[in-house]
Amino acid sequence: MEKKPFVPYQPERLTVKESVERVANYYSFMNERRSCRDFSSESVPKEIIDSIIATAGTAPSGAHKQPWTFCAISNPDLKKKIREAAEEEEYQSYNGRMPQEWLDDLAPLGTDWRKEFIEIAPWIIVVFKQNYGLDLEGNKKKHYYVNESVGLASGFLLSAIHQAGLVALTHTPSPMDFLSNLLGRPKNEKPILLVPIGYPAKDCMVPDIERKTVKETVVYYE
Ligand code: IYR
Repeated sequence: MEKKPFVPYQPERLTVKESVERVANYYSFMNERRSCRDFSSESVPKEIIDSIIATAGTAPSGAHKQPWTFCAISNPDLKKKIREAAEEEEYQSYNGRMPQEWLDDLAPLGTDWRKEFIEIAPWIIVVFKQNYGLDLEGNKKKHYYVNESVGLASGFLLSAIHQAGLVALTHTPSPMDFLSNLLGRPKNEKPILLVPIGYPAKDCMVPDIERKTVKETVVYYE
């Protein structure tokens, strides 16, 4: 393929003072984000979901293949089917499939096999990775760094949800193949995350947990 034309790129240049202030504010804002399991059923306009997905699609990806599909579901019958299938798998996971160490690690979060949030939240987005692409004739096209690319897009998705004043959960029912069947996705796509989105319930509670400090996570080489 031919090289693309290049266009000038100069994002707004900030002073150091502006950078210090802006990134500190951004950190404070992002540090307010919490995973949420208690949703209100209040509706969320599709326009907001559209912008959230557009933001996710601004993530970098291997060879710019954008190897993702976002299924956005508000249909109550479909949400019910997804909840039932997720709970069936999760019941097995919590009752025998997950080893004790895993169950012990989850105990502080208070999770169990019940996933009513899938039906209560007005929207769920199921993020699919495309292990390869398919052209119009059905020929396979290579995709690169698929997990990394879709992980990045999912991070952007969560940040946009937070920016919209909404809450979400990165839910991973396991195994999650049932989502491919219920959503009729093609063979090249595999589900990686189920993200309920909405407003928090009035009595929403989250575990009182702390984040690692920068000191605990950074290694500087100056
Ligand atoms: N998929 C299960 C279990 C679970 C696993 C991890 I790792 C979590 O951080 C939270 C839950 C569930 O969604 O309940």
